[in-house]
Amino acid sequence: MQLAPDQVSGYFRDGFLVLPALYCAAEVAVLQAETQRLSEVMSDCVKRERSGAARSILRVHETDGETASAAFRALTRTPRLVQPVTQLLGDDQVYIFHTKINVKAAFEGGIYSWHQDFGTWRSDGLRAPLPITAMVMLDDATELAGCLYFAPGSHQDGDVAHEEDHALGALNRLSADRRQLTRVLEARRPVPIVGVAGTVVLFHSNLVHGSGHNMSPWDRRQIYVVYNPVANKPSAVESPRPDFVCSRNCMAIEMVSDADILSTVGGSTAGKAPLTLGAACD
Ligand SMILES: O=C(O)CCC(=O)C(=O)O
Repeated sequence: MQLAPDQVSGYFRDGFLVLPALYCAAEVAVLQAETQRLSEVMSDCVKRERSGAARSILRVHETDGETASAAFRALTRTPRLVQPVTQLLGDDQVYIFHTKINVKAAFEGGIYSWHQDFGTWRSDGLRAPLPITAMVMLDDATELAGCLYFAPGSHQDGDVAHEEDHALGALNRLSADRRQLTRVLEARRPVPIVGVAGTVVLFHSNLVHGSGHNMSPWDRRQIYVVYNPVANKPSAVESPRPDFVCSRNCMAIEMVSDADILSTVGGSTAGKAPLTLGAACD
């Protein structure tokens, strides 16, 4: 799947690009069922709200580990994600820096403070803000349900200083400095990133973003797949974060077929024979 020239220029101008309904209802249903299964796994890779509800489920793209998922692994390798990302990067040697499903449970899913992802990833030893995140909506994302907000074009403003983030369950250790943030948000009015389940949003690692509480009676599940060029893999740091947030597997990924999500129904771990249901959605 190739992006049109206006989509490419829109991405570089705004720091993000929305691709509506790229995954069909059948694929979304498989991924939702997997999310439900994974939220019950007891693991360091599953972060929880105070109530115990799953907040974030990490490392769903590998073939090993408690949160391994054949369906999510397939998703991360589908041409519908990999081709636009490699086109924007101008580099087809990419690996997955991390995967994270943010569940944002009905009524209780909490906020994500304003930040640039690179604000934290720099301290993981990443040299340049090159990673592109592909976010896939697993439910309809609405303002009531605590959708993401982006400050369009803020990736062009350079680094915003970050300070310790004390939001409950924060995995990004840092959130943006208030004074600088005020200037950025006054100049670059935030927009809600709403859409139907199956929508994909690509965004730059220096884009300022955040989200509010889920006030709705519905979960707002989204997966974030972060692709980093192999040439930009992190250098060693003194206190590395766990592999589930900063992957040590920097091997370039290979694409699978767009049909592969539907071929994995019931498959949750490596080595389990896939059950073929048919081709990908048209
Ligand atoms: O899922 C959200 O609403 C925000 C996620 C986010 O910004 C993050 O995890 O870095």
